[in-house]
Amino acid sequence: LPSTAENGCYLRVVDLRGRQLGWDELRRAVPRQAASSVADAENSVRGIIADVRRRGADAVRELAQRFDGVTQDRIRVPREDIERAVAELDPAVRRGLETAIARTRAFAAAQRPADVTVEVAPGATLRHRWTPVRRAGLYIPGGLAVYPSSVVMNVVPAQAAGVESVVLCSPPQKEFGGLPHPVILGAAGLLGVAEVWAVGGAQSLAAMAYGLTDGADVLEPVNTITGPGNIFVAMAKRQLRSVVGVDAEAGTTEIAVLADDAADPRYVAADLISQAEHDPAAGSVLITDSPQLARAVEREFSAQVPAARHRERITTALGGPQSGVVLTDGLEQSIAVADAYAAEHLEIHTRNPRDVAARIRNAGAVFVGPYSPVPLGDYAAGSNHVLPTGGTAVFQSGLQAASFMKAVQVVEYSRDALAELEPDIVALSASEDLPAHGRAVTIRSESAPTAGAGA
Ligand code: HSO
Ligand code: ZN
Repeated sequence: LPSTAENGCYLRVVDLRGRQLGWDELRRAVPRQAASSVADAENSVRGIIADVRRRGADAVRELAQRFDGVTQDRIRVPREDIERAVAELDPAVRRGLETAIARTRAFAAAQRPADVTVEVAPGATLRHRWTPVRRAGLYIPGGLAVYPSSVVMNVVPAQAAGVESVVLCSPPQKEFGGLPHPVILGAAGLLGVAEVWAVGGAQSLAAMAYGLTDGADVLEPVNTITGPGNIFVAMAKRQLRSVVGVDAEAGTTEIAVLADDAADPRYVAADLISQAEHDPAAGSVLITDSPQLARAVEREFSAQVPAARHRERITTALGGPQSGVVLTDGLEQSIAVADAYAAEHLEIHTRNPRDVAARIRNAGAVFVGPYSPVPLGDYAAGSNHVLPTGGTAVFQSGLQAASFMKAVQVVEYSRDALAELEPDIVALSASEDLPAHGRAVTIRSESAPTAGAGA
């Protein structure tokens, strides 16, 4: 296959054919975006969080002036504005959101982890009991990328988890009279979210973590915060992590397509283009053992990219170091590469795609076969589109009901079941020089139980 830039190909080529690479070498060989500059935001975010903690609504108003060019009267969005936004939703968009909500809700509800009870010995009962957090805070960015679909993807799993109370924050927009974007408000309203605050960026995460009072409006502190955002939001999550639960830092979106010579190059090209459309730094990676397919996908790019609305962004994304074609010796190596890349989204376009998909260990979401493109998952499949990026799918999962839940481990032993373990606990407590631990067990076996303090 000819090399890239000089001959007008969109994707650069990483040729792994004939090379036996270990896991670590594979991790380094796959196209990957450079580490983000989240750390650059450290000091400014520290200042913002401290300021919001100390001065509350005054600080939030000043930051809205500075960052959003907006003078705010009320910071909390009045209920009438949410209702109006619902009423004014474009009917086709409203239908789309309702479809997305219904499917995402069905899947999220079914994903709730089940409680388990185990009797490890007679009379020795353990339970793993899941509970939702009481209150969740969701952040939805404003600015260039306005994604009402992300409102659905964050709110639905929280509701499916059984979270009682949900607050949504989104930046005030100058062109909408200091309210968040109307489609975001409309989506929130459709989902039954009644508490929305027009606060953006790191200041909104600080407000949700510590709470905020603005006259009669009170933003109660939340237990868990989720939602995408820029480097300031990502840094705020890092700094607030010991105060509240937070979801993963959302990196730039990426798609990998694992394909053999049976794949349809039109579909493969369209799907790689679809995620490149998000951002000039988006990653689009084709993993294939078929140089013919790679060439056919390039031909498709030549036809499809110039016709795309965001062609400049797409061309930059496809041509960046985070994108490329990885040429492999065959299916086995393609699977190894896909696992090493650990894509946010992985499409499988091979013979027997379901069998191949079952062998993938690392991916945020896997899209199986020619009729499961990533945009289906972005909007309406029912799966969540908040997924681990940047190779973090090696150790993380996408957003789901469990992201808003935690488990309590419940222990219940009978007198006999405890007595059986007495020698073990006494020995271990002695070995740690904590004899009072052992005493709490022996005291129970020495005498018959008494009824209560007065008995
Ligand atoms: N592909 C994005 C989600 C999205 N796409 C929202 C369109 N709107 C990250 O998974
Ligand atoms: Zn997308």
